[in-house]
Amino acid sequence: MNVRRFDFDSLCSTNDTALALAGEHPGEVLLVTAATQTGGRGRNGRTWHSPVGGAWLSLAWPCPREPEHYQAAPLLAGLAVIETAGALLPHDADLAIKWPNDVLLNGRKLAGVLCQRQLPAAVSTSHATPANALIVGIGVNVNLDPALLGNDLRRPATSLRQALGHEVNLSAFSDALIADLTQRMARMEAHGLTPAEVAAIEARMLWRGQTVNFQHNGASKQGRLEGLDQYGRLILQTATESLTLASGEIEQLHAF
Ligand code: BT5
Repeated sequence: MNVRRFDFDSLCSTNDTALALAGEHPGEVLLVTAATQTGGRGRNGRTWHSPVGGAWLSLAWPCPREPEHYQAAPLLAGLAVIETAGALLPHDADLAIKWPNDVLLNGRKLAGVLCQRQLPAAVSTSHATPANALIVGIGVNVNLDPALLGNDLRRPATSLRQALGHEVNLSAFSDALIADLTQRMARMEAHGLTPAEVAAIEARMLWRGQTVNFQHNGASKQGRLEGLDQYGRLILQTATESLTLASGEIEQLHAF
């Protein structure tokens, strides 16, 4: 796969730069990396802390097909992180995907994914609009000290260095991650998620079989987290119906 690479010491956000570069290089797969980000972003305008020592990168993926062909991209990115990190960690390391975009290691946040669409100029931003490119932004805490991330985090963080007790070769890690992800993206574009990928993600899914609170656009539903459909959508069994959900957030419901 031909990937055009742009490596920077510092950027505001690799996603912003990838969005801009995708407009200048239509039809090409681009990779943007930065050693640090000054305005790293999470979902819903949240801040992503990006000191030196993390893998902060964005893949710009041209999208000739309809949007639904790419909807599992955040999960594939999470799976690519799990495969790449899992190759370095002991077998009993607990790597989990918190649907749709977090990777946890031993219950702490190791990585996050932020996907954005680069749309053609002067078209509506409706989700039915085919995008020129999908930007898959991935942040992985590789060699940094999680204590430096501040105390305003929504859940505790970790890093590979913290879990392993030693540093990891950051550029080799990023290269392996991108090689894994680009292969999966190409396959997903052509054939959808493979049954093996659905099974691998389900096997790592946080709170599977448990009752969760699902939220999207201010509305919430409670139900049992059953697993995924073939497109990577969440299947939630409420008291009255089985729901298939494409985007949103889940949190565990604690019994009182
Ligand atoms: C995410 O959002 O987890 C998506 C993060 C995506 C970051 C990548 S880095 C490359 C690319 N360029 C960008 O600008 N972004 C992408 P969300 O689920 O909304 O989680 C955000 C929350 O995670 C924050 O509100 C903090 O509580 C917490 N957080 C911030 N920085 C963190 C870090 N380095 N490690 C662990 N947790 C962090």
